[in-house]
Amino acid sequence: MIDLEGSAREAFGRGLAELGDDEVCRLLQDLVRERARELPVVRGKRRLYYVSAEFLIGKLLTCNLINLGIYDEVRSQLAAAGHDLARVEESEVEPALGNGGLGRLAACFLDSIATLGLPGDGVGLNYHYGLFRQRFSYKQQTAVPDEWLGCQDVLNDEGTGFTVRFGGFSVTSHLYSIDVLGYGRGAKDRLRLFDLEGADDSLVPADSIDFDKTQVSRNLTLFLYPDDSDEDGRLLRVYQQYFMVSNAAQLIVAEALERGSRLTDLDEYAVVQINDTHPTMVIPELVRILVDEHGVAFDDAVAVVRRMVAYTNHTILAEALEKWPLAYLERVAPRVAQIIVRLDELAKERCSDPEVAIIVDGVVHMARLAIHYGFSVNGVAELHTRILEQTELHPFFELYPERFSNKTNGITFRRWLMAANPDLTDLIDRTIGTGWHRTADLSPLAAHADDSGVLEGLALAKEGAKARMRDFLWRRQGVRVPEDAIVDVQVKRFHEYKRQQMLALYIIWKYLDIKNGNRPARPITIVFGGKAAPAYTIAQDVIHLIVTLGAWIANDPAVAPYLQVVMVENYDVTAAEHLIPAADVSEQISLASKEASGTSNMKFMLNGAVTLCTLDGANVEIARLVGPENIYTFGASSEEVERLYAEGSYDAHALYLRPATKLLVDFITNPQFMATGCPDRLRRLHDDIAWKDWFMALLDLEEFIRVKEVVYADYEDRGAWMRKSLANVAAAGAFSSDRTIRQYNDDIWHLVPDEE
Ligand code: 6GP
Repeated sequence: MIDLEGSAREAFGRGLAELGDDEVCRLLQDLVRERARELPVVRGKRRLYYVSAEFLIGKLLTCNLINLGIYDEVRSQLAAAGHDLARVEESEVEPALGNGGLGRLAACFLDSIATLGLPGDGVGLNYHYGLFRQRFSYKQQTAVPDEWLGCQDVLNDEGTGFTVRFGGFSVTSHLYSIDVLGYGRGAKDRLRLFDLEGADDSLVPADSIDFDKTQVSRNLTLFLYPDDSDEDGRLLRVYQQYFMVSNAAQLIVAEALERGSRLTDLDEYAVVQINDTHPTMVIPELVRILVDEHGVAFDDAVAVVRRMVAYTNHTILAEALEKWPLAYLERVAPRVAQIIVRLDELAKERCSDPEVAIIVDGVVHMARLAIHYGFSVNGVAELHTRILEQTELHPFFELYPERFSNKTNGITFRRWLMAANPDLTDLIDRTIGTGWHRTADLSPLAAHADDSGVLEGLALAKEGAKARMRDFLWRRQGVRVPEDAIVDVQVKRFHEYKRQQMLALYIIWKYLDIKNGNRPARPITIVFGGKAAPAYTIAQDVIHLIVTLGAWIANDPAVAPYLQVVMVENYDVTAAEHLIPAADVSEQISLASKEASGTSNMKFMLNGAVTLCTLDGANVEIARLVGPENIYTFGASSEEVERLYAEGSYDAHALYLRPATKLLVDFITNPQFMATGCPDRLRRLHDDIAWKDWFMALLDLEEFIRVKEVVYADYEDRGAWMRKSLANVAAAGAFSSDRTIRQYNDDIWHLVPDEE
């Protein structure tokens, strides 16, 4: 039984009602930590190590209460003492351990792995300052350190660490962990985070992420993805990756030995899932440890490692497929470089096709290393996997067809519905019962398509979520959103292929249309959120355009009542939890073939937003599941796009010269508008779109504008819209990460669930 009143008196000498929100937060964190500490670790001879550069875990309190099964009880005890759990959670600081889709996916996966009772831990690094905290100044993104450590202690000290030897020097690691509680399970898994002993925070200035990248033995775990636009930065990334995988490999071997492995059977004790290519060096590092430290024969070591490593690909963008000069690896980890050279020779003996060579002209292709020396390669949505098999990784697919499979991404419903959207959760519970909490089966909702009570309940839940979003935006950045606005959201990293610039061009169109006297039926609020890599100039320019447009429109009294553009500062998991439940329209408008899957698309759908999308990534599967009447699709197909690239026949400038398009693009350099922003940025972006438009925003723009107008008009038929919304929620069960993890386990990991 929980006695918060008693705990409050014991800890603070005051009653629960007299505590501040931050004190209640600490009280609950202690309660959760104590309960978690008592839980045993999930048992299993064969264990999964999910190695990832990122784990974007978000705040933990609410989800942990849900998973411990004490959420309702805590919420009502707090309410009785005048506290609101959502407010209490505001004092919790979000760990800065990830940045985008791949990192959030890893966090959803950990939740599902624990929920299914599988013996598996996440393994990564404990970044002191995360990627960066985004601030806007002069309508531009600036990056400052994301100080999250020290705000509270979510980390358990595991009291151990390893020595990691680099070329010429060595460092020591220290292992921390965060307990991962499965939903309603009596055992836990862990997120295990290695930190650098002696990491020196004083290298980091207060207001910038510019630090001395050469001080490797002091800076290794300060930042996620340090700027790699110069050589010191690229070398630092390699040092970081090797630090991560050397620790992971040492941990894996030590734990397997403890459980009785003879090492030639290591694959019976461990399976390693590598999340994109960042952890690829775990392969040669495991080989090194087995050969050099345990006397296993080289061929035997390679054979056993090959049976235990599986690789997930998260992108087909060439610039994201990592390649490192062999010279870097030789400097960072000479023995590992030597092993890679040998592995490359062996691979070349098997197949001489240069397209599958690991080392080409002195450059190491990390994905190729992972495919040759792993037993599994998977894409993250059906279309993405097909593109890998047929195009991007085709020569590998020919060599090893049996290694390839698709695992469409998923999201944890505990966080993205039960914690983030209590009103919708209550409605679903009242309508179809609570079985879905375990099964994620929401399909019985479909039978209520004509039930006006349910449709009204759905509309009310959306109103509730919008009220929470308005409150959040007001408190976080002083923005007021009109109560009756349609909320249209695009949140994700800023990248040209995701085409935030295309939505910005639509906004210009709408602005001009309103200026021409065509008032929308209700206010439209378009919300953006996301960070751009500090070295990615055009993406920064797009952010600048959006912030400048937002201010321009807000200052125009003829348009401001009907159109609002909000750029959320420092988009993070907490912001997502407030925006996604409130959205009416989900913008998934990447250039077809470029978005591997997307996962916000699934979160929006689960929360009853209707998707406006290209047929890319998992959108294709969403469209199939909900049917054409419950989704809006537009744009060139992935085949058309691939053909245009192959032929080199895309002519951005010809499209730009169409008068209707030129009007919109040229607005960016309209002198009055430009004077409110940074002319250099706006001019560069304008010219980029008008002459290059590498991700073909102009190709789909006209159709995008047409379809957006249909979406807004359809929204006014409230009954029909709520039916679409319900159909989306009802079909979302397919995107539970529990389903995804079951597939990984059935096809790749073969772990035995720990029966309670
Ligand atoms: C992302 C993909 O862009 C996104 O489509 C996918 O849903 C997500 O991974 C999870 O699979 N990729 C990354 O975040 C990344 O950094 C190297 O790729």
